[in-house]
Order: sequence, then C-alpha cells, then structure tokens
Amino acid sequence: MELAATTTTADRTSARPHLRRDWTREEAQAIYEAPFNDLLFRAQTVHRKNFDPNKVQMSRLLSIKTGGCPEDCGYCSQSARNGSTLSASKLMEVQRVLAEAKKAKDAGATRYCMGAAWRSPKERDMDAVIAMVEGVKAMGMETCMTLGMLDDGQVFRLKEAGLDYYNHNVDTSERYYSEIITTRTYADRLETLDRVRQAGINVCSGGIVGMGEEKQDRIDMLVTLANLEEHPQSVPINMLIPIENTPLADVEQIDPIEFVRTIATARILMPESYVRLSAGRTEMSDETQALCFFAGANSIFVGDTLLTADNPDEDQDSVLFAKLGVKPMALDDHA
Ligand code: SAM
Ligand code: DTB
Ligand code: SF4
Repeated sequence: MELAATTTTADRTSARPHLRRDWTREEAQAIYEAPFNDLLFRAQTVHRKNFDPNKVQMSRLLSIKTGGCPEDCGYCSQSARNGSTLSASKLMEVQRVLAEAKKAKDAGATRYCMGAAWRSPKERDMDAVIAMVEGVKAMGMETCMTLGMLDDGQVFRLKEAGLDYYNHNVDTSERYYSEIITTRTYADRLETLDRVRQAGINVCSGGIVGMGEEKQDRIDMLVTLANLEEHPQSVPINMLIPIENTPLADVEQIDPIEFVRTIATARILMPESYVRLSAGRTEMSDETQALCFFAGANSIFVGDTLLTADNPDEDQDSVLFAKLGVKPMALDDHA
C-alpha cells in the first residue's frame, strides 16, 4: 500500500537543516535561567524572525469520547482509576461532531482538535474517526486528533483520510514520567510520535507544567522535544488544571514567571514551531497571558470548554486580543 501525494519526512527534514536538534541540557538550562529580560528579548527576537508577532492561531477542542479511560494519568479528569466523578460516554456520532465543528469554524477557529479518552483506538471505532477527519477537512478547517497510542495501520488510515496533526504529549521529563503515569512508558509515547512523524502527519507534542516537577524536569522535557528527529510542528504547553479527587488535586500552583520561562525556552529551542498557550488560561491574568505571547506563544485553544475543563469564553478572548492588538491568524497565514 502506498500513500498518494505525501510530503515525506525526508523532504521536510532536509528543508530545515538550520534547525538545531542537538541541544544539551546545560545550554537549555542557561537559556531557561537567564535574567528574565534577556530571556524574553531573545525569545521575542527569535519569534519575530519566524512569525508575525501580532497573530495568534486559534484551535477549538471537542471531546469525542469522554471519561472511563483505562490509563492512570495523575492529572486527568477522564481516568477511570483516579476516583474522578466524571461519567464515561460513548464515541460521539459523526454528524454531531460535524455540527460542532461548523460552529467552531463560524467562530474563527482554523483547526479542529478532536480528543478521545482512550489508551489507543479500537478497530471498531476507526471508521467513525476517519469519517470525522474527512468531514471536518471538507469544511475547510485543519484537523487534529488525539486518541492515545497508535499502531502502523491506524496511522496509515489517519494519514490517508488527510489528518493534518496528531496530538500526543510527552507531558514531562522522562525522569518524572513514572511519578505521574504508570500504565505506559515514556518510550511508548516516543514510539507513537515516531510513527506519526514517519507517516508525514504533523506532530503536536508538548506537556504540562505545575505537576510538582522540578525546574530541571521542565527543561529536560523541552530538550526531549527539541531533539526529536524533527521539531514537533506544534508544542502545547499546558498549566495543570487541578482536578478534584485526582492525585494532583492539591499540588501547589506554579509561579507564572516559571511558566513564562518555559514558553520562552520552547520558542528559542524550536524557533519555527507553533508554541501553544494551552490549558490553564482561566487561572492566568491578562498580564501573564500577554507575557506568554511576548515570549513566543502564538496559538491558543478557543471556546469555553477544553476537553472537560473550563477555558476563557470567546468574549473574554476578544477583549484580551483587542487590548493587545493581537489578531487571529487566518488559515492563509499558517506557515
Ligand atoms: N487520551 C489521549 C492521550 O492521553 O494522549 C488524548 C487526550 S489527553 C486528555 C490530552 C492531553 O491533555 C494530555 O496529554 C495532557 O497533556 C492534557 N491534559 C489532560 N488533563 C489535563 C489537566 N488537568 N491539566 C492540564 N493538561 C491536561
Ligand atoms: C493539549 O496539550 N491540551 C489539550 C489538547 N492537547 C488535547 C487538552 C487540555 C485538557 C485540559 C483538561 C480537560 O479539559 O479535561
Ligand atoms: Fe486517558 Fe489521555 Fe486522560 Fe491519560 S490523559 S487518563 S490517556 S484521557
């Protein structure tokens, strides 16, 4: 079986020989720990070389299958093992997903991200998932899916359907991973990322900060992402949303300055990637979000719900964008 008209990974990598993938921990640490003004100036300089500094890309999320997940990710509302009170739902019907996608497009989203609370998709669910990708694409939006671990056959079908991005986060450093998740390994995560990249699907991979990790874990996570075969095209940086009854419900909130340092370091290590200011914006001041944009974040999730948790509503984001003179990125603006 062959995929038609695919951009191969070799094409994409050789087109970007100027991007470094040999960052050392020491170099990354020196960047992360630089005086704040030096760090922000450097990040903004890198950002301006590669992107319009006043444009932010907007994606909309939808949980197509909520709760009842067999994995034990300590941060997640959807794990069946966490004692979370969220009830499990079945996979949403394709027509309902497409109706929601249409609303997102009308509200200005250029990418539609569909997430399922699975360890990995079951074969019986794949036809519906594929129909969702094809349907959303036909509306003229980019598509993103996050479905857990994938095998070769599943990656092939998603690529064939025209999937643009696959989200699969490394979440934290390799060292800290087993403190947060025990039902899969860091290597499992990297394996799926590699399959996705090799198929020529854009990779969306990042993590969560504020899970009680050390500064070094945040730095190591960014080095892992920046030294992959290819930089993930999209790097979501989530701030932990504490969920009641989960093991991380009472972790101390991260200092916003540390959060901004994480964003700035991601921007410097991965200059051409979209860095997404992801979960946790409801708890951030306008000033913190403005600093994140200055540090090089250039995409967000819009709409009042992420997968299960709250997100600022569209009116709030419009007010913030107007105050900052930031404009939503159109599909034509995407690199
Ligand atoms: N089950 C799939 C998986 O784990 O890859 C897809 C859905 S999962 C909810 C997607 C990502 O959301 C996780 O990798 C994690 O980074 C992020 N996430 C989940 N719960 C979160 C929380 N409470 N706060 C911040 N980010 C969270
Ligand atoms: C990502 O890194 N963040 C998004 C998306 N990828 C799938 C999910 C955030 C989830 C926040 C918690 C919730 O809504 O349950
Ligand atoms: Fe399941 Fe994903 Fe939540 Fe982990 S993060 S419990 S895999 S839905």
